[in-house]
Order: sequence, then structure tokens, then C-alpha cells
Amino acid sequence: MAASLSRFQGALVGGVIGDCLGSEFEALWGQKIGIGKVMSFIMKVEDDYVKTGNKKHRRNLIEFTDDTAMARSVTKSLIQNRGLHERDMAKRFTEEYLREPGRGYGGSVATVFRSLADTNYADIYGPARAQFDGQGSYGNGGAMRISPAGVFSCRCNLDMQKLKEMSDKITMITHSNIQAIQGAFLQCYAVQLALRMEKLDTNKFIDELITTMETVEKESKGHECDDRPGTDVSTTTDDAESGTGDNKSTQTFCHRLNKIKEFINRDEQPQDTEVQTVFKFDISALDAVPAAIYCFLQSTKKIRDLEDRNEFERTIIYSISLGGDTDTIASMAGSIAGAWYGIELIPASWQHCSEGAYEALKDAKEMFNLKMENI
Ligand code: R7I
Ligand code: MG
Ligand code: MG
Ligand code: MG
Repeated sequence: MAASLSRFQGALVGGVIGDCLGSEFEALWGQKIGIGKVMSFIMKVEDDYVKTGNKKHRRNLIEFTDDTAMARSVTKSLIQNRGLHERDMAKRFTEEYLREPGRGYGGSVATVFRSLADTNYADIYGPARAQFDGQGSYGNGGAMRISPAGVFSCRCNLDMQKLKEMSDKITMITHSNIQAIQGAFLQCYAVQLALRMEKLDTNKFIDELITTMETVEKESKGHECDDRPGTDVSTTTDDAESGTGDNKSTQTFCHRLNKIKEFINRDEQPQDTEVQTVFKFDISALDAVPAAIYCFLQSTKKIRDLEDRNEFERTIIYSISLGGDTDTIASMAGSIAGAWYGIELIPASWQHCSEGAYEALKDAKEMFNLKMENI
């Protein structure tokens, strides 16, 4: 595996930065954001750094949200236990929530934390299974925090199957819906893949994700819930030509991944409206994770109106500009981009203004230096 310290740091810090910067726009659901608005905000951040950068006291620290609060718990639990300890992980999520419930958590997940605490963690997966009348949450809260597990997997050489087991267990503490579980794994695997790929090849990257998710979705056939409201993308008429074998439905990750492949191989960057129709940039895992992967891959190429920005910067600014669940999508895209490009491409000013970025830098170093003889 080729993963370096720089890429470990890029992955963890990139996630924090996407969350912090994206959270400035999270409330603007349904409104058009666009590159211009994001750029005025970014330029303020950078200007502020020039004025106050050397001072210890940072005046305009942008707070992280639940995405980072939970990702930090994943990181710290994996480091402390040299691997997955389910009860410790559940306890960290819960105690973190109870300490700071105002970090912008999803609308229903608090029920899980309260129930875990009230029952003293008697059944770690029970409360999540009870969500939404036993269907489990399809929210992106599993995926938004999973990137550190992808990073960790490069320390202990987890293969795909083992990585999936770990990702599934971490996710199921709060999300038992199959789409939330699969989406978290896709994000986790994308981070691992970005870390270990030696040569940057976007088609190889997307092809490997497609092959992997074809296997995952085939194995879980019969567990899908295709009919949930609000996520129908069947207005796109290419169901039959999506080319994913058994997965003809538009409600699959493979369908979205094939769409990404088509988009990134066009000569021209797709129009925002087309991208938003396909990926929705929603709070569901099925919408948010492919959206993040798309933003990362498209940003390996030039993005309109972002000619003078590097690839990491483009990834974050472009994902936020497309709107929707901006903190989460920018965070997931930022983790993958950071894993791919390394910490060098993340501007000092962005790190400086984002709460938790320096701690992520330290955590990444600790994870990188772990002695893993116990595994
Ligand atoms: O998934 P979750 O942790 O939320 C994460 C999001 C990220 O954007 C964070 O940045 C934060 O803002 O929240 O939290 P959940 O409460 O499990 O799910 C989020 C929302 O998805 C819920 O409040 C519901 O609106 C919706 N949802 C569902 N609605 C109906 N039926 C999730 N699952 C269902 C369902 O089965
Ligand atoms: Mg959030
Ligand atoms: Mg929110
Ligand atoms: Mg969010």
C-alpha cells in the first residue's frame, strides 16, 4: 500500500474542512448557491487569515458539525482499541452527542443515542433497528463519519470483505437501513482506494467502485427498499441502459456510479442543473455519497470559474456550490480528495479557520504511527 502520512492527514483534515466550510451553507436547502457565493465566503476566510493568521487566538473559527464530531469518535476509538470495539464506539458517539447536542445532528438520530444511554448499551444495534418503524434510517449519517475507517484500514491491510464488516458495524450503531449501510461502505472504500492508488486514474477508480458495489448490491438482493419517498430518480430515462447487470433499478449505487462515469468522461463539464437532477445532493446516503464521489472526480479536471484553484480547493468549492447537504457532501468529497492529493494541497488558511482541523492532523499522525502487531 502506498499510503503516506501526507495522505492520511489529507483524508482526515479534508473531511473536517469540508464539514466546516460546507456548514456555512447547509441551511440553504433548495436555494441556488453557485460558485460565486461560495467564492466570496472563501475569500473572506483567506483574507481573515492574512490579517490574523499568525495570532494564536483565532477570531473567526468556523465550528464543525455532527459529521466531524462523529468522525473524531471513529478515529479515536479505532486508535485506542487498535481496531473496532463496538461498545466503545457506541459509547463515544453517545457521550459526544450528550456533551454537545447542538452540533446539527440529523432529525431522528438523537433517539438512538438516548436509548443507548438509557439502556446502558445493553443492545448496541437495537435502537438503530427500531428507527422509522423498524426500517432503520436511510440518512447519510453513517457515511458522513466513516472515512477514518477507510484510513485505518490502510494501517492493518484490511481486504474488501473485512473493511465491509467493519464499516457495516460502525454504521449499524445508528443506521440499519440497507442504503445507509451500503452508502457508508462505498464512502469508506472510496477513501481506502484513494489512499492506496499509486497512479491517479479516474476511470480505474470509478470502475473499481462499480465492480465492488455490483458485488455488494447483488449480495444484498431482497433487502432493498426501492419505494421510499423523495428519492425517486426515475425521471432519468436510462434505466435499461445503466449496464449494471441485475441492478437495473435507478435506486442503486451502481446506477449512480455509472452516471458519474458518464459525466466525467464528457468533453464538457455537465451543467449544474443536470448534475443536481441526477444526484439530488440530499440527506439520504443514496443521494449524498455518489454526489460526493462525483464532485471529487469531476474536480480532477478544470471546473468552470475555478481556473486558479488547485484540485482539492476545486473539490470543496464545487461540492458546496451545488447545494443541498453541503457540510456532509463537502466533507465526504474532502476526505477522498485529501486521501488522493495529500495535505499539501489543503490551504493553510482553510485549516486555520476550521475547528478541529489541527486535531485531525494530530490524529492522522497517531493513526499512521500505530504499531499494529496485535491485529
Ligand atoms: O442520517 P443522520 O445522522 O443525519 C445526517 C445529516 C447530515 O446532513 C448531518 O450533517 C446532519 O445535518 O444530518 O440522521 P437521521 O435522523 O437518521 O436521518 C436524517 C433524516 O433523514 C431524518 O431526520 C429524516 O428526515 C430522514 N430519514 C427518513 N425519513 C423517512 N423515513 C431517514 N430515514 C428515513 C425513513 O426511513
Ligand atoms: Mg452536519
Ligand atoms: Mg443538518
Ligand atoms: Mg449535513
